[in-house]
Amino acid sequence: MNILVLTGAGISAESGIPTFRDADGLWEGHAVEEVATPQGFARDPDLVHQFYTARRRSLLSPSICPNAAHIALAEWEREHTAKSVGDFLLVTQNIDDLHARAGSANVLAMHGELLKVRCVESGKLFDWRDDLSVDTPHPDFPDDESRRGWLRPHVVWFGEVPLGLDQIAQAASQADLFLAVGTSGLVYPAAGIVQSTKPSCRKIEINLGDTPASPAFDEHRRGQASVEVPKLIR
Ligand code: BV8
Repeated sequence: MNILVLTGAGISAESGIPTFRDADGLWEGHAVEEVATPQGFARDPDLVHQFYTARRRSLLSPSICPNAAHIALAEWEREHTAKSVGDFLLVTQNIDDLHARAGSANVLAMHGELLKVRCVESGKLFDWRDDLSVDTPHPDFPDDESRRGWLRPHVVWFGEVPLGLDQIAQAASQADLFLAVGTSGLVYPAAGIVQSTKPSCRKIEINLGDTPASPAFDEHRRGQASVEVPKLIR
């Protein structure tokens, strides 16, 4: 049996990371769709760097840790893989590292990762846990003033193509069980993954309430992810 899981901001809400809908999609009065865009970065790189630096600092604070939902998904993957009865892929829209910290091994972060930065010239990735600004020296050219500001967050902004779409499409077409946890079903192409599963695929949505994607699912489990995910897989 092939399993595909898609998670959104709602799975990290109980770990203390605010969802996009919580703040009505606003950060310090700026619409996320404005800040999280290449245009926003070109227009005001300092503001965008501040947005991600604030989130990176918060993610790295000791109070933020995986919750029971992240842990249950990691256990489920281990059990499934041990029985080697099929594939298991966890696709997340989140840019936090909570799935990895919970022990999930096969995670596809389709919107990138907050703890990675990318050279805008070469595309080279760097693990990054510090602040980032237009004045940050390039790790490969620390003394080259002309290369300061060449790093950007390795996240997929609105209008940019998400990562791993071919792998996701392949997994969706083969999935026998598709589970969506804590996603509002508003952001595409993530919200469209459910539509590319085969008719016989069992489709389950875990959320606090209904979403625009709900009609596409066969089963709707309403409640906190930290309660509903362990219940589902045990
Ligand atoms: C693309 C990284 C082309 C950055 C993110 C006009 C112009 C340009 C594009 C578009 C346009 N109109 C539409 C689009 C497409 C656009 C889009 O969908 N816009 C929306 C707003 C309409 N999409 C894109 O631009 C994408 N790229 O289209 O490129 C293309 C595509 C394919 C092939 C070729 C070309 C790129 C989208 C990625 C943007 N980057 N993140 C960052 O994080 O800063 S998206 C960002 O918002 C998050 O990553 C997340 O994915 C999304 C928010 O969604 P959710 O995760 O669902 O979170 P949300 O807060 O919305 O909902 C939380 C849910 O959890 C709620 O339902 C709530 O009830 C539930 N919940 C809360 N607590 C709990 C819970 N459930 C259970 N338990 C709880 N405790």
